[in-house]
Amino acid sequence: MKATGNAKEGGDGKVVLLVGNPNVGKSVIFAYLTGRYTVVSNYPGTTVEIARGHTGPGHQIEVIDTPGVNSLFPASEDEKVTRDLIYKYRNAVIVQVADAKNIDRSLLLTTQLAETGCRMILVLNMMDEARQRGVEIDAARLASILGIEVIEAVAVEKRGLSRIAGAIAADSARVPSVEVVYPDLIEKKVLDVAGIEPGLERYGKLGVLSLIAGDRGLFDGDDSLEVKTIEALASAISDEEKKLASPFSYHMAAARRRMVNDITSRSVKRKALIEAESRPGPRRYAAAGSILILTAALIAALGTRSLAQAGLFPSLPVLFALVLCISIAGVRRIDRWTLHPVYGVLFLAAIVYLVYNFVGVFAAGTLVDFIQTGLFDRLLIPAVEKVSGDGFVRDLLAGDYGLVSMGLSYSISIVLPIVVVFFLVFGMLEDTGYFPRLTVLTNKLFRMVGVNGKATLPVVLGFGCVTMAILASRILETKKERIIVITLLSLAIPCSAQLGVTMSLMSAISIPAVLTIMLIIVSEFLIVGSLLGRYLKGRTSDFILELPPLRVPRVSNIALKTGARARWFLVEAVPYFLAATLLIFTLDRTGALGAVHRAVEPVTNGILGLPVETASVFIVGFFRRDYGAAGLYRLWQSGLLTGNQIVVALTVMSLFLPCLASLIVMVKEIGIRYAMIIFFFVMAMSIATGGLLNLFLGILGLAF
Ligand SMILES: Nc1nc2c(ncn2[C@@H]2O[C@H](COP(=O)(O)OP(=O)(O)OP(=O)(O)O)[C@@H](O)[C@H]2O)c(=O)[nH]1
Ligand SMILES: [Mg+2]
Repeated sequence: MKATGNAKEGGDGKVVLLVGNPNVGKSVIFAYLTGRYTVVSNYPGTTVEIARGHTGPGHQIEVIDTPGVNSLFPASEDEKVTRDLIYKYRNAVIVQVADAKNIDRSLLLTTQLAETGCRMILVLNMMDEARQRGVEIDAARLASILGIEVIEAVAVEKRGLSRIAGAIAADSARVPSVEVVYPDLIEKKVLDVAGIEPGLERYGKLGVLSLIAGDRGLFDGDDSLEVKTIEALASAISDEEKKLASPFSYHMAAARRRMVNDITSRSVKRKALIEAESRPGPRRYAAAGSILILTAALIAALGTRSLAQAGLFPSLPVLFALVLCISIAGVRRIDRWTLHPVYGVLFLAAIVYLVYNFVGVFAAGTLVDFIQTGLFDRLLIPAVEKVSGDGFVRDLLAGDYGLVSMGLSYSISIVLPIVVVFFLVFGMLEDTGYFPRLTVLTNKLFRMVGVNGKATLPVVLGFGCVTMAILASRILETKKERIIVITLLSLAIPCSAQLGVTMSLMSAISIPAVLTIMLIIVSEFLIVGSLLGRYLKGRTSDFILELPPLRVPRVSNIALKTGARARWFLVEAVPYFLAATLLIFTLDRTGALGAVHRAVEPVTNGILGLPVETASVFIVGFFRRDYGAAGLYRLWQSGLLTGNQIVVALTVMSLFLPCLASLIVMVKEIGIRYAMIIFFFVMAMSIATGGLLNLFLGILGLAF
């Protein structure tokens, strides 16, 4: 079988690939070089899709930002993307970005990159943190050992970045002269294999080593290689390996590690950590003092009552208190608390409380009210009604299912303020590096559902946007883990938009009602997860996730990130709202809405016990769950739902499929078969759960 070439040259122009371990600052450097922002966050696996931009005189050089990799023998989907890119752009210059404080880990990757035979430059980024930790690197020495240019940088402060741009423009990249020496048994094997299949030559030594290490994925789709020869070679190698005490890959890794130790022993000095760092000094007291004064001034100026009315009391003082604690105790100590089984949970509770208050109470209450009544109900809709006359146009724009009165109003006045505040809070949390710490806390819980703690990351990201989280699940190593996480994301994780609207509805119902909904969703998450974990075929992997340091978030990055995400919402999500409104409007005009209502009524009314108006809400909820939730919000505002009905409707809507976009991404990521199974499963589960809940509430005579 022969397919398209893989090791071919991709394009004619000059290409620069930013490659490196996860979370080392590649995307910050990409933004500097190209002027294009891609999401930067403090956790490994932020970039899972490649981003492209241009740099250099006349913007002639293409720069590609790649997902972080720990090895060129890929363990997960995103690592494979990067490895394949390196081979696709065979003549590209590789700019390896290294985390200077973890120089060993970066050099392991350097030795592999060297084996591809590519020309490269090494950037020692995060020199600030390396210095703080007593890691001193002799860059000139390192450069002469590796045989390539080595540039020191602090990307977030733009230090050293012009040198990187200069090196790219001057084309000063070289093929490294450093070479790992493997035990004879492997070196001999390399010669043998290369002799049998000369086509492997273009993959460099790494290609042959991959084959010996049992990784054939690299050659998939290369039509210039004889598949039969490769298969025969692979099976001969694996036969031979069985006779050895430890596999070839073990010997390779050991040799690589020896090499790196040798390099660092000649170029890196490690001083003892400066302990004074974690003790509060005058600067920290000054910071804490100013926070105290600021809080007091704010409360004095606005008064607790007006703060409470705006939904910011006591959350704002709690936030200040938290920042105060952090600034006095120091980030390092807080770091230990976040991982502690008791303090860690308390810390998490404080964070959840704050997020709930800012998003569910402040944004969904105060801001929504302000925009909805102030802008839409008082100004925009009356104005549209005035100019559009009495007929069709008025109905289309400002009627019951009008593009302005429903489509724009839901998306801009209800969902937008909520998502923007959520993105702001979420972006801040992302930049602190708190999320990877959560994975340690939740590892046990996730083990129960058959995946390791690493899966916390996509699940937590799902609270931001399920569609993005499905992409982020690429950091998981096995297909089984991805399917489990994607199913759980589709079923039980509400996205920011929906969560916010749901939270505001929750504040309208009683605490037992909120707890009932949460209990149902969490139980389904655990039950479905454990069943999949137990019965789904496939392998799960071990929990290894690099914990980045906790950092104070940068205002500029949060502003950029929130802006980019808000733009994304306006461009990607609002059209869905408008399209869904137009569909409902057309159905209504043609009289088909009645028929659709009658068709869904057995479900909404019969099974779920909801009023007939909810039928439209569930139809739009099919496009986007948050749109459905916004519809429920409106129905509740008009007093059409009882407490029990809100609980049932919210439960169903929370378990509903996230949105059409997530379904499309799901098909792309795991194939149509699995996506369809998940789709029907999630829909059935949500309706069945709502039906049972309605039934039990009725039988038990409970009213919320
Ligand atoms: N202190 C310090 N922080 C940095 C530096 N460079 C980047 N960062 C921070 O490191 C984190 C990761 O940066 P990214 O650019 O997202 O890293 P990446 O290599 O693209 O990460 P992945 O896409 O996950 O592989 C962010 O929180 C940055 O603000 C630096 O030189 N010093
Ligand atoms: Mg990145």
